This record gives sequence, C-alpha cells and structure tokens, in this order.
Amino acid sequence: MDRTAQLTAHAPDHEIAYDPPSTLPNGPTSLHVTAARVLDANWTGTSTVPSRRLYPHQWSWDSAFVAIGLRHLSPLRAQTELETLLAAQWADGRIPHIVFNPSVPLDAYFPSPDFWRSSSAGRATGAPRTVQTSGIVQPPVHALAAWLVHLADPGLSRARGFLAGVYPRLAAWHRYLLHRRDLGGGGLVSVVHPWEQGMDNSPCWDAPLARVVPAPARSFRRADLDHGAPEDRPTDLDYGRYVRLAADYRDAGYADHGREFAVEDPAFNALLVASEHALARIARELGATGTARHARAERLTAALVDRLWDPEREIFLCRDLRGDGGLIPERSVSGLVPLLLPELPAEIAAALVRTLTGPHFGTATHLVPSYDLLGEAFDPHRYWRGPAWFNTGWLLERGLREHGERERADALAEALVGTAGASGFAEYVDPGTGEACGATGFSWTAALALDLHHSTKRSKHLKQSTPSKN
Ligand code: 9WN
Repeated sequence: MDRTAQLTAHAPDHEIAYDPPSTLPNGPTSLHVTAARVLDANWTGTSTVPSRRLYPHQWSWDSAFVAIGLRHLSPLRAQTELETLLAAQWADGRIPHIVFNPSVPLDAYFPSPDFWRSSSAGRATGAPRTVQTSGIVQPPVHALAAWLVHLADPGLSRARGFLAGVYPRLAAWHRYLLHRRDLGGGGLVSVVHPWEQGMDNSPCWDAPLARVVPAPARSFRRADLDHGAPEDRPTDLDYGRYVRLAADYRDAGYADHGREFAVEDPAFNALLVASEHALARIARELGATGTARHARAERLTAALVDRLWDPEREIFLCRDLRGDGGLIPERSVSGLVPLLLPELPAEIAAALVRTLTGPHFGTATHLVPSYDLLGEAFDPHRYWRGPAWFNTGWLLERGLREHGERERADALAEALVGTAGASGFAEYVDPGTGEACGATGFSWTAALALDLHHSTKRSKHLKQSTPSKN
C-alpha cells in the first residue's frame, strides 16, 4: 500500500491528503471500495477515461480531478495520470482538452483525431508527434491537482522528482493562457469554444453561439447519441455551432487572435488563480520563493472582480468579448466558483454564499445546480443547463471551507458523497432529487467523492478528538 503522507506545516486542513482506508465492513469502506472500482475499471495503464463508453480517451480537466481522488488509492497512479496528460502538451504551452487513445476506433467519439489534425497543425504550433490530441484546451486545474497529489505522498513525489518534472510544463501552460489568451486586454483569460470552459451547453453560451453559422448536421456524425441519455445532450444545432467554431480554429492553424467566440469565464479564471497559488507552493517546495506567482494570482483576482463581478445579482458573470463586449446576464454555477479564492474580498465571499444558498441555487438536497433554478433555460436534466455536477460541487465545498462556512461545507460534502455512491457515480444528477443522469461509473464523480470521503472522515476525526467547549 502507498505510504501515509506527513502533514505539512503550511497546508490548510483540507489540503492534507492521505487518509488510509478504514477497515470497517460497512459505510465508510463501501464508498472507498465502490469508488475505487470505478477508477480501476476506467484506468488504461497510463491514465483514466472519464467514461468507458461515452468518453473513451483522456480529457484534460477530468484527469486533474481524477488525480485528486486517485491520490487516496495510489499516489503513483495519480502522478502518472498528470504526467501522461502533460506529455501531450504543445510547444506553445497549451494542454489539449483530449489526448486520444490510438487503440480506440475513430468512430467511438466525435470529433476524432482526424477532425483536429493535430499532427499536421504541429508544424506551426508544435503539437506532439507521438500522440494525437485535440487543439482546444480546458480549465487549468492541473497545478492545483499536482500540488494536492504531491501532498499525498511527499516522499514518493520527491523520490520520483514529480514536482520538478511537472513544474516547467505547468509554468508553460499558465504562460500560454496569460500571454496568448488575454483576448480582452484586461488581464483575464478567454475561452474560444464552449468545450474549453467545460460546461459545454450552458445557457451562458446561447447568445454568443447564436451568432455562429452552424455546420450542417449532415457534415458530421455524432457518437454521443449512441450512449447515455441522448435527450439530455446538446442538440444537432448546438453541435453544428461547436463544429463550425472548432473547424475554423483548426483551419486558422490554432491561432488565438481573431476568433469568433471569445468569452471571459469566471470559473476558468478562478481555477487559473487557484492553480497559480498552487504553482507558487510548488516553486517553494523546489527551492524558489514563489512570491511573484502569489502576486500574479492576486492581480488576477482583482481583474476577475473588476471585469466579471455583478454586485446587483451577487454573482460573477461571463463577459462576451464579441457582440457588445458586455456581461452575459445568465447566472451559472461558474459564477460561484471564485468562492474558491482565498483573497476574495470578504463582502464578495459573503454575497456569493448568499447566492449559493438563496432562491437561485439553494436546494433541499444541498446539491448545487449548474444553472439558475429560476432562469428561463433551467432544465434539471439537460446538459449543463440545470443538473448538479460533482466537480463544481467539490470546488464549492472547498470555497465554503476556505471562507469559514464549515457547516455548509459539511452539508455539501455529505450530499455529494451520498449522492455519488447512491447514483452509481453518475456523470450528473437532478439537483432537486439526486436522480442519476448521463453516464454512470463516471471517473471524476468517483474520484472527488473519494476525496471528500477521506477529508470529511478526517475532519470528523479531528472534531471528535477536540474537547468540546460546552
Ligand atoms: C466535450 C469529458 C467531458 C468533460 C466536459 C463535459 C463533456 C465533452 C462532450 O465531457 O464534454 O469535451 O462530448 O460533451 O461537458 O466537461 O470534460 O468528461
């Protein structure tokens, strides 16, 4: 079994990673065992697929979340997961959103490698020669994941030179985002495709996507409708627009300027800030100061507040850089994710907690919907238009804890762990009932439930061993 991590003096409670599995026959062990089974079944030997049938390759932000859970099963596998992804990095620093498995048939997932043509794009951008990838990116959770994975077994990490190996790649990834993707010139990073932000079919994209002339449905063949719940998935019209944007980007040699879709998204940028702080900790562990990185993270936080905070709605919004350049008046869970940030002004953190627990996002189940419960486009089952996802829940649990909302964090953690197990580790669930939707045996659901299971077990243990003040 992997070695138990030592507590590091500067790590906040919820960053203490490793908690050996309980040997009790019921309850706690069963979640550990069932989640581990999902992750084992989805492990390919070098990385984890999000879902065997629906998503049979390696996805970028999925792998970061998966590594955060895997560290409780095998710190070595968690390190390998991230190393495999980072090995597919392009010379310009981008980490592709999909790394394709060459042994999976082309028609198992659309768009397949022949759509992205990364090897021929490689001449211009330095796409890797040995592996085929997509050309767009996903949210930068990786440095945060690498740091948490390191904390799970610092001895193993040091012995393998894990952080020393990943640091330059993570630094180049952040450089790419900060230098090549500040399309609005205000210090924030933009996404150039809804798939980049990870919440593909969010109502936030409806207005910017409406301007895009869709590729005709007969020009592509979707594979996603053969599995899971086709009625919840984006429509052919949505897909036509996704395909048009991706094909235009590809045909422009993956050049970032001049894109038709350019949006500043709060979750994407908040994750960059969290990862920049993590990169500062990694730098310090490697003997540098990390000061400049912390300072950059603070500047990014200020830009996030300045450009995306809506004081009336008490939530962060997306900014549409095309169109009129204004904020998109849709409340999505993405606008709550900045709660994750330690140096968020206290009044903004308090306002976010009000929004999270108020009529737009508050549920009796404690699960957090992906979109405004009162919004016109709300649908409890449709892809990113209402259902609760476990990765955003995990991020918000962390945010609540960061800002001292311990009881709310405990309730959310309990809801996430309970629902994950009861739903067969569903891809997403109805936020009002916890009913399973999409694929089951979904990797990040299992991984993050495992992570919460171990951290809440640990905090319960601490509570029990702390004498009561009453
Ligand atoms: C497109 C793999 C990915 C997640 C995304 C989720 C979904 C893909 C799709 O699945 O996106 O990248 O085919 O819908 O929206 O967040 O990374 O799990």
